[in-house]
Amino acid sequence: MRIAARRRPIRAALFVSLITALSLMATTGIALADASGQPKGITDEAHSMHDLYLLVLALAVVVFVAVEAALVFALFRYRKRDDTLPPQTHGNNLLEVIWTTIPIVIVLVLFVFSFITLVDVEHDKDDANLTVEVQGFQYQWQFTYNMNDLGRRPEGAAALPEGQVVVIGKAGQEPELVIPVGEPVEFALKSNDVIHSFYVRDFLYKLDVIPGRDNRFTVTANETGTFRGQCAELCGLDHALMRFTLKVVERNEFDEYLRQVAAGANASAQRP
Ligand SMILES: [Cu+2]
Repeated sequence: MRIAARRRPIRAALFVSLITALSLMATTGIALADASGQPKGITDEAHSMHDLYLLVLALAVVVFVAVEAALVFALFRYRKRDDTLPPQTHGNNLLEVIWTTIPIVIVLVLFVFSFITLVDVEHDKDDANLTVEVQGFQYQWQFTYNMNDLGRRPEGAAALPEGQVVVIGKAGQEPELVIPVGEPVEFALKSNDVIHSFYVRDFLYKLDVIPGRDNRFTVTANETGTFRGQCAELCGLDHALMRFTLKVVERNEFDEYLRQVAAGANASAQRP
């Protein structure tokens, strides 16, 4: 009896050390995931999704640590010592309430935060300052800017030419998609042949381009730069060629780009 009583604090200390070590590993894992491999995205919406990812990861790690710690504890604490049958317990109301309540709370937390993020990401399309029509076809992309619908432009900005600016990718020449930074831009996705998928990794988002369906989404890019985009739906033999470059630029550069393309300066573009 006295030996068993002496062992209790040692076991408790071991158990606490184990929990602390696993929790430390979990925290380090999340910090590393946050700091390195996982892209954070370049849009307000992507940042919301990244935060949700970290929350889900943290909850998953906590569950993993708790379950593994309980498992390891039970393995050592209740390992077979002799052939005596251990006390047999049938039913425990307190335990059942605990292991039912905890998953319900976790699912509710995930549901609420996922819903908030979804509303944020799929926000009202009326927020968009301008719309770019994206058409996917075998095996290229076409980006159409409606010059009469480029949203609120800075005061005193020089007038832009009328009509539409259409940028079409060609074999060996990937098209460029240029958008202004800091403005909600809507992408209206269209296809006349098969299903494609409009994917920019740094949006942390992709949406299928489906014939006969009006798929749209809006993002607000919050940093300038050049990023990669591609079709993310196997759409035929040359699917791999459906790549494009996304350029996020300041508004004046965006206007200038459209002016140049409209004037025929960009060989990959044409005006209808
Ligand atoms: Cu494809």
